[in-house]
Amino acid sequence: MTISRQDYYQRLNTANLSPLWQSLSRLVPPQPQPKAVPTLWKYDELRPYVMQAGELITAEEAVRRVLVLENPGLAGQSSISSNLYAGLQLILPGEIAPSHRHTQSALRFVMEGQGAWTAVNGERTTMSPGDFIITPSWRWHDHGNPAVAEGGEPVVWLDGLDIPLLVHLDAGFAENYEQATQPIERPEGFSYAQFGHNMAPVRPIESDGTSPIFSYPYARSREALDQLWRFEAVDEWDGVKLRYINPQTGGSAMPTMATFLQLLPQGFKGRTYHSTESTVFTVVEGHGTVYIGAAAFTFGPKDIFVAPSWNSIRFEADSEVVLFSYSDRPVQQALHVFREARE
Ligand code: GTQ
Repeated sequence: MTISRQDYYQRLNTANLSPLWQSLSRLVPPQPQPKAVPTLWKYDELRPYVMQAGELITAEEAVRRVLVLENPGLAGQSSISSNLYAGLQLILPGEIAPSHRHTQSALRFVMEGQGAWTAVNGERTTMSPGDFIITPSWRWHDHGNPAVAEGGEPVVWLDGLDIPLLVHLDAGFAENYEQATQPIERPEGFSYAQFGHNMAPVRPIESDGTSPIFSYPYARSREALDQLWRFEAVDEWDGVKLRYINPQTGGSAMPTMATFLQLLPQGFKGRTYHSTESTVFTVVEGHGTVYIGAAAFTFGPKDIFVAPSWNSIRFEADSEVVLFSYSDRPVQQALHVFREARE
């Protein structure tokens, strides 16, 4: 006697089996079907919530006082895209965010405020707006801010991490350092002096896959774009766009996330592209409009938006615009699945 399909599926389910023919087109789609949706966060709307957190909880109690930017298509997953995490971290004068380490790689992009520091590998770096700072996988890192009497002011930065990717991989480990801060063993600027000038130590220093330059000051990166723009090296899709590199490899500064800085000249009307990487953008300077899939967002300084995989992307700049961005491109390239198309 044959049973109905419905009964059959029911029995499969209790046996921990499932019929592929019901899910094949979803599992092997003709093209990417990201659950994340194009989304923009206006900094003016975020900022009051960030500052309120400063009144409600200390950095010490929170360990990291961060508001997570959660994609509405990935509710409850603390993800801005399938593989990427974004958050806004606040550190007030006199506070310390205690030292810990984890296998997740982290980047900081300073949004506002001056003078806070991050310590990595026994070296501190002082933060200024627009600086791109790395805390590599499994390196101790702590953050701090001088007291008001020493000129401390509230500092806010964008945290970009590969948290969702490491969730998929089940490769997350973390531990706390026994003290609030790690010992400082090298003067500020040491790593930059070694690797930040197209030079490197004569005797090779072993690479852990992350750039030994853990702070890329904004003024230097901005100057490169400005000069290229004067040389008319403007791409019809990207404007003037450079990627941050690991000087030891020429590859991305972090193994799991690529980072970029781009300039769109005033009046720029970009052409449309799409790619399999998901990209988080933040506006450093200027005003414009971005078209992502069916969405259109006007943006201004410090706004944050995400372009999930395979959504078409196009920029228009009302004034000169500078955008910082990060994406999961290096992971896709390592796996030979990265694709992009320019129209
Ligand atoms: O500063 O170490 O936004 O561990 C999320 C996890 C920041 C950090 C985040 C973290 C950190």
